[in-house]
Amino acid sequence: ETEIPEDHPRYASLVTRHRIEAGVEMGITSKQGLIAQGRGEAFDYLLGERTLPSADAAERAAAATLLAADRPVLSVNGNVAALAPGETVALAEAVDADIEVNLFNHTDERVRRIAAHLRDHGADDVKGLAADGEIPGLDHARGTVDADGIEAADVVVVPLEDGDRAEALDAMGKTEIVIDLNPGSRSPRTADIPIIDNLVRAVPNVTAHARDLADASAAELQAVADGFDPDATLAAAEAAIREGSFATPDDEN
Ligand code: PTJ
Repeated sequence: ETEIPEDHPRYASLVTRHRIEAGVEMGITSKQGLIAQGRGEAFDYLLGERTLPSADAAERAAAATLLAADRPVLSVNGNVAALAPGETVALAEAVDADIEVNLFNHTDERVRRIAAHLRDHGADDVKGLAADGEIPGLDHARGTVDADGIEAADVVVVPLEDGDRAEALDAMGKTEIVIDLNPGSRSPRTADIPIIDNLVRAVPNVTAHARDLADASAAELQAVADGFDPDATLAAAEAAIREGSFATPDDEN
């Protein structure tokens, strides 16, 4: 394996890519996860590989919503497990959420490996293996969840979620927090709180906001959540892409 020099201009992106490759080798990330990563990288490049102020506002609203929730659940797939296992466990602890492995390309073997990987990173209880609940409106493979996990949750964090599932969760009345780098994708457009940011930056930043809001009153948390505008955050991300440094002078007016 080649060492990546830390002063390489795309250091963070290359490290992330290695983690996804290692995830595939460990049997926790699907091969499709590699393609999803490539898609994400393209959008991250266009966004300047930074957390936009509008994404930071979404991350703070997400933290407030999670802290105010009765039964929050963080959904983990093969990409999240490879890219941010420890960060996901830290967020679950900061907001007192459950973690549930929920895969788009479901296999029991991969669920077990991801659960073990999360436990290696400090998770004590990982849901997703009971598979005794369902998301109505989806076929069995896509709609199976834990009855006391995602099915019973009031707030769910779904990073890199597929559009059909995001819509089905919304139809169940869940408050959805979606992390996705593509502001045009159906899942962030369905979300109550779309976070247009790389999950490797988003997850720790939601945790930081949650720690900052740990002593806030219910009214203060409500005010943070109410002050958030999902359409404005999507529009801000699209504008950032259009106005990026690669835009030709003719595009600027
Ligand atoms: O492990 P599984 O079986 O649950 O499968 C997970 C993937 C991600 C492979 C599956 O859900 C999938 O195929 O997703 P899509 O349809 O390729 O969508 C991935 C979305 O996530 C795209 O909109 C990408 O831009 C975005 N994305 C990719 N990497 C990141 C990301 N968003 C935030 N942070 C990333 N690191």
